[in-house]
Amino acid sequence: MYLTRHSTPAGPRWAADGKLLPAGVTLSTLLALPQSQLTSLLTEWATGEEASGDLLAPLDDHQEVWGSGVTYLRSRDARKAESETAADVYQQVYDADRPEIFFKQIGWRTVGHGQPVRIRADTTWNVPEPELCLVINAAAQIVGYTVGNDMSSRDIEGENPLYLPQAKTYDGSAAVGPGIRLAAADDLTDLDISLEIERDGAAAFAGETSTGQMKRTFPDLAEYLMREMTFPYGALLMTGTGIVPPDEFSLQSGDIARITIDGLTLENTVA
Ligand code: DO4
Ligand code: MG
Repeated sequence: MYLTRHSTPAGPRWAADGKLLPAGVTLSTLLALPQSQLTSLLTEWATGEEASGDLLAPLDDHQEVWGSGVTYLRSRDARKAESETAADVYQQVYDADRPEIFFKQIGWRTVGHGQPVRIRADTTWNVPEPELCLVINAAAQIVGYTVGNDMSSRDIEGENPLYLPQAKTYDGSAAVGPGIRLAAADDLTDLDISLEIERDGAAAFAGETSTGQMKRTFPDLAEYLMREMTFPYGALLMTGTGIVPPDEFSLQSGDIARITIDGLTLENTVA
């Protein structure tokens, strides 16, 4: 089942498999439900009416987007390369039991498919990070996923690991979408992820990986996020990047970042 959020004159409306859900049903409603009831209630609630209207980011104001880092070897190596003074930190977190987890963005500041992402004006080295983004309910169960872009400023992050929040969290730094595909954690272990960056109509970078390359498990990441923190409306968790463009590459205004996970594509232009 596939959930989308649409702009309508009366405000945002959610849909399941293209059929509108009753007004007032939001992701917060759905993520308060146990996973065992979700699909049957969605089938019951889906009205006959076809959803229309522009797609919005598939979350509401109550969800936060969190991130996990250094979960793929490629990310560990990229972090070590960009950080002259603290490369050991990234080796240690890659090897440790406890994952790196960080706050990425609040729901209302998160953009969706087709909306612009941004690079900071005070940076010189920026990349999109293509990541499978878990959708987790209030009971800490993984109920589905969407595509995530964890826009990152590599020069800020590389200067000092304590600058991570500034490298990761600013207007236009988080994109998710286009919709949420319901799935269990076991369905996510071997999904293809690809990134294309288009500049002036030509490919500026292309790369691919698979969630099978990840060092950690999705349930482990979700468990750490929710171990000592309640999320009554659920949460989204980006699970780290396994694709990093070469060090000489930096995003420019007008570039298009296109991320595909198992056929689901999130596309955003850099403002
Ligand atoms: O440690 C910095 C963040 C790493 C990250 O976002 C990633 O690996 O995807
Ligand atoms: Mg990342």
